[in-house]
Amino acid sequence: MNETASSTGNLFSLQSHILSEESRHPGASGDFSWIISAISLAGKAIAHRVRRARLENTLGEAGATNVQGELQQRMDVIANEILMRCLGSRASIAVLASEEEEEPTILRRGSEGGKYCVLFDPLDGSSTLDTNGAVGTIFTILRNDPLIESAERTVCQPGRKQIAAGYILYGPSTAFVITTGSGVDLFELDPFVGSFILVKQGIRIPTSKRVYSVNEAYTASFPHGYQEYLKWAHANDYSSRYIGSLCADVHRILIDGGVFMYPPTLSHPDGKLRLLYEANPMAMIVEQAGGSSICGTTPTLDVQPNKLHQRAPLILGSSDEVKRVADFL
Ligand code: P6P
Repeated sequence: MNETASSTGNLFSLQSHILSEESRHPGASGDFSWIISAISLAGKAIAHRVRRARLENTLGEAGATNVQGELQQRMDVIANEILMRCLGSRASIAVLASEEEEEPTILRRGSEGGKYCVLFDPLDGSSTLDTNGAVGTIFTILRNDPLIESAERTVCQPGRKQIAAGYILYGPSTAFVITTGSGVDLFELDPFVGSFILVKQGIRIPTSKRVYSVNEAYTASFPHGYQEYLKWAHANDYSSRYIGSLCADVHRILIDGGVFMYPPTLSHPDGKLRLLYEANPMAMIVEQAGGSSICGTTPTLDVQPNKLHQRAPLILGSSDEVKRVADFL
């Protein structure tokens, strides 16, 4: 049941919520809490820059392409720098990896206290910023394996091994959604207090909802099963919602239900979304909220990554709706 925290009258900030969670784990060093605190700080700073981007003339292209061969937006670079600066100072981080950087950044070895790896997409959907669209920061936290020399191999862990995942959605409000493996909690930034305030604990996705979310412009190049599913949905009173910004589309599904998919297409035969820092964090959140997530017919969290920036086809959302799509594949 979606318990609304404010109904209890208590006021919890993200910081106090993390500390209370930490106190439930005797012997916790607090290192993990510091990382979430750094992401929270970065989220507030990015939110401020996103909302002023038009005024500060920081919209538009940065004039370079990122490792994905996509045109980098100036705000991508700004958000990436903010996250690097906030996380770089945290002593427990071994590796940072970003969609905007070809190689992972090694901060410190296991023997120097590097316990965690943090991966992120600093500003997903940034191309919609020019038209005031919602964008988001997606993050995931993995344990560092000090025995593995290669940073890329260290972060190539199946999604089931994530110890935390979340996103910050910069929309009409700034929402911070996080799971540490025991449910999904929603915080909203109160700009006057300067804190993310807990508003919903234990979010549960409705098990079914007649809404699908896909870019139907590519239908002709979808595998046959997806095409058959869409024909079925059209004939069964489904409606379509697609924002084209992953955090916004997933957030709608987290709150209202439905199914999101980014199938293989001619231009992206493995799908467009990246497995490690887009599909996996979203899949953990959705599964923790009672939904499901698959890549083709394999649970997303069981896919074994081989490359930092590898892509994966993604279907996630209400458990009944994901199963309906899977039955057509
Ligand atoms: P398309 C944004 O560029 C993004 O990476 C995701 O946020 C979004 O889900 C997807 O691409 C949209 O892709 O091909 O529909 O424009």
